Amino acid sequence: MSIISRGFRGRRRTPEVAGRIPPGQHLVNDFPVLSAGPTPSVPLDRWQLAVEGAVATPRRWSWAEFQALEREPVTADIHCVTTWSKLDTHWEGVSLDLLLGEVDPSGSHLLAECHGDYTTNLPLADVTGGKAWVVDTYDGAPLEAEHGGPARLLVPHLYLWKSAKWVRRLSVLTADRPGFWESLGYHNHGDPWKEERYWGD
Ligand SMILES: Nc1nc2c(c(=O)[nH]1)N[C@H]1C(S)=C(S)[C@@H](COP(=O)(O)O)O[C@H]1N2
Ligand SMILES: [Mo]
Repeated sequence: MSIISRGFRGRRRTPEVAGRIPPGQHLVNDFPVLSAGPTPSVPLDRWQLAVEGAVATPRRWSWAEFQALEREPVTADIHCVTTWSKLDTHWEGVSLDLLLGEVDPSGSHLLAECHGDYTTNLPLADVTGGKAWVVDTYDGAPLEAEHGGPARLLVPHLYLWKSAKWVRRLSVLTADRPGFWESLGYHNHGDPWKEERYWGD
C-alpha cells in the first residue's frame, strides 16, 4: 500500500501525464483561487446571462431559463499563467455553440463581461466548435463563489484568465478589444502550448 501511494505521489510522471503539461507549467492537486478583486455575491433570482452586441437576435436568460438549456459534462485540463496546471477537472454547463447559435452572431470576437467589471476578449473561433462553456457545476456540486459561481466561462484550451468568473454578459464584437489583463500586458490570445503569456511572447 505504502509503495503504491509513494509511487503515485512521486515526482516521476508517466509520459501520458507529462504530455499534457504545457511548457513552463507544473501540476497542482488543490484548486488555487485567483481573483483581481473581491468575490461578488450574485443572488440567483437576480442572475442573468446576456448574449448580445453584433448579433441578429440578442438574448437574455434568467437562472431558471439557463437551467432549462441543454447541458454538457466537460472534463478538461486547465492551465493558469502563474504556472499551475490541473488535469481532468470536471464541470457541467452550457456550450457556447448553443448560446451563440441562439443569437446569430455577425462579429469576429467576444468580450466576456463579469460582475465586478473584469473583462476578457476572445476570437469567436476560440469559443465555438466545442471549445467553450458557461459552467455552473464543478466536481458535481454548484460552482463555489470564489471559483466564479453562480456561473463562469470555461475555455480550457487557453490560459485560465480567459475563463471569466461571474460572467453576466457575452458581447459579440466586430473588432477585437483587449480585456482587463490583456490591457495590462497579458498576451492577447493566451495559448498555453505556445506559452502566450505576455505581450510579445
Ligand atoms: N471575473 C473574474 N474572472 C476571472 C478572474 C478575475 O479576477 N475576475 N481571474 C482570472 C484568472 S487570472 C484566473 S487564473 C482564473 C482563476 O480561476 P480560479 O480562481 O477558479 O482558479 O480566473 C480568471 N477569471
Ligand atoms: Mo491567472
